Order: sequence, then structure tokens, then C-alpha cells
Amino acid sequence: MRSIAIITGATAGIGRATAKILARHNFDVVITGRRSEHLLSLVKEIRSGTEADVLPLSFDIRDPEAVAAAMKGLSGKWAQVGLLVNNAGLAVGLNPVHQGVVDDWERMIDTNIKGLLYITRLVSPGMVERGEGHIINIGSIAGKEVYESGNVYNATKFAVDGLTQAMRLDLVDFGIKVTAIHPGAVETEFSTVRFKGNREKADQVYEGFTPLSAEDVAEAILFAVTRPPHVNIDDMLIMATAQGRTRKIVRRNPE
Ligand code: NDP
Ligand code: 8X3
Repeated sequence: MRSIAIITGATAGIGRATAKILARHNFDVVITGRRSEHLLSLVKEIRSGTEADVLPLSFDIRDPEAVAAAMKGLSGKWAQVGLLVNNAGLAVGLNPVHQGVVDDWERMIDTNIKGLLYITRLVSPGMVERGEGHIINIGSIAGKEVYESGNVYNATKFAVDGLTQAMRLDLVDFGIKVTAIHPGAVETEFSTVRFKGNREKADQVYEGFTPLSAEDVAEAILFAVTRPPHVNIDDMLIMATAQGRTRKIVRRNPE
């Protein structure tokens, strides 16, 4: 029998790759994000390439009422959520704290922390009732170590790390697995979003080395969800081979 997975932030990057890999491995997938046209193209791709059923739900995860409406609208098999992948997230801006932009800070806090909490609050009671389920939070190396001008993004990912540990304590009594996956640099839309559409600056982040791909992270998620019932992957940090720390990356000079 197929399980139901909700993947937040499935319109791009890690979330999109995760939805695709889960759809190929016995999951029916609820895909979410704000850009409905991106969701629809993913629906087509999953329907044409796999046996999976797919349900697109477009909402802004920062809006608790929109999240509630989407989750309360799940019925029949879609309400039996076995896996929640809390992936939607972003960095906005890269400024020292004394030059920080309050609106950027709020976007990161509202998405990366509050959004994750809103959806977890609505999905986890069903898992508790059924006595099974798995929640995977996408943290970051930025939640393990700080870097210059990372400040609020770092803080949100440290919060994801702390929340993951706390959620595991709260949910272990009910047989629910809670996992954090912390990637290093992954080439997605992440840096384009961080630099507010400046592609040149975004491309520089990945110059001269091979970063992780969204698929590399999706494969780690698949590994975590395919362990036997008695095994939980608590915490996984995945880096590109060339990245020793957030700001130590071995780059080749261009030929
Ligand atoms: P992308 O920018 O490629 O994807 C981000 C996803 O999050 C999109 O689907 C976007 O959908 C969704 N999202 C953002 N804001 C909202 C919102 N308000 N409501 C609903 N969905 C939202 O980035 P990545 O795939 O790289 O990022 C995924 C996760 O991985 C994030 O949590 C990020 O912090 C984390 N991460 C990324 C790393 C990297 O180097 N790329 C490294 C470590 C962690 P839409 O815009 O359509 O709403
Ligand atoms: C994204 C990785 O190092 O750019 O979470 O913050 S980093």
C-alpha cells in the first residue's frame, strides 16, 4: 500500500526533487508552495513518469489560516499523512546585523520557523492518533555554525535544529520518527532568492566547485524514510566534498 507524504516547498529545488523521488518509491504526494504553475508542471511530470497520485495545494506557509484551510481540506486517504517533509524555507539578504532589513528578517522567521510550526501542529495530531508517522525537518549547516552576515538565517536554522530535537522528545511516546537533514551548499533557487533576483551574485556562490544537487539531498531523505520501523535517523549533515565549513570551500581557478 502507498503512504501519503506532504512536501512543503515543492515548487523548486530540494522539495521538488524530494516529491519526485518519493513518488517513485511508493508514496502518493501532496505538493505545496505558492507558485501554482510550478505545482501544476510537477503534477504532470509525476503523473506521466510514475504510478503515484499527486495533490497540489498552493498556499503561503506564513499564513496560519491558509495552512489550516489547506490541511483541513484533506479528506479520504489524503488525510492519513504518514510523512511530513518540512522543507519550505529561504534566506533573504546577507547583511551584518547593524545593516539588517527588518522585512527580510520577518520573512525568514515567519517561513522557516513559524510556517514549519503551523503545518506540524495540524499534521502531527493525526500521526499521534494512529501511533505512527515521520516528520523530516530540513535544517542546514547554517543551523550548526554561524557565518558572517548569516545572523537571522542562522538563527532560524538553529531554531529548526532545536525544534527537531524537542519534537522528537514530544512525539517519541507515540512511535513517531523525527529527523533533521542539514545540507551544506545545494545549487537551487536558494541563492537567487537570497540575493533578490541577482543571478550574477547567486552564480558566484557555486563557482569553482561541485555543490550538492537537490537530488543528493532527496536521496538522503529517501534513505531516512526507508529505514525499518525500529530505526530512526535523528540527524544528518550532508556537505559537498569541497566544503569543509560554511565559508571554507575549495574552489578551482577557472581555466
Ligand atoms: P528553493 O528556493 O529552490 O526552494 C524553496 C522552496 O520553498 C520553494 O518551493 C518555495 O516555493 C518554498 N517557499 C518559500 N517561501 C514559501 C512560503 N512563504 N510559502 C510556501 N512555500 C514557500 O530553495 P532550496 O530547495 O534550496 O531550499 C529548501 C530548503 O532547504 C530551505 O528550508 C532551505 O533553507 C534549505 N537549505 C538549502 C540549502 C541550499 O544551499 N540551497 C542548504 C541547506 C538548507 P514558492 O516560492 O513557490 O512558495
Ligand atoms: C543554506 C546553506 O551556507 O548558504 O542553508 O547558509 S548556507
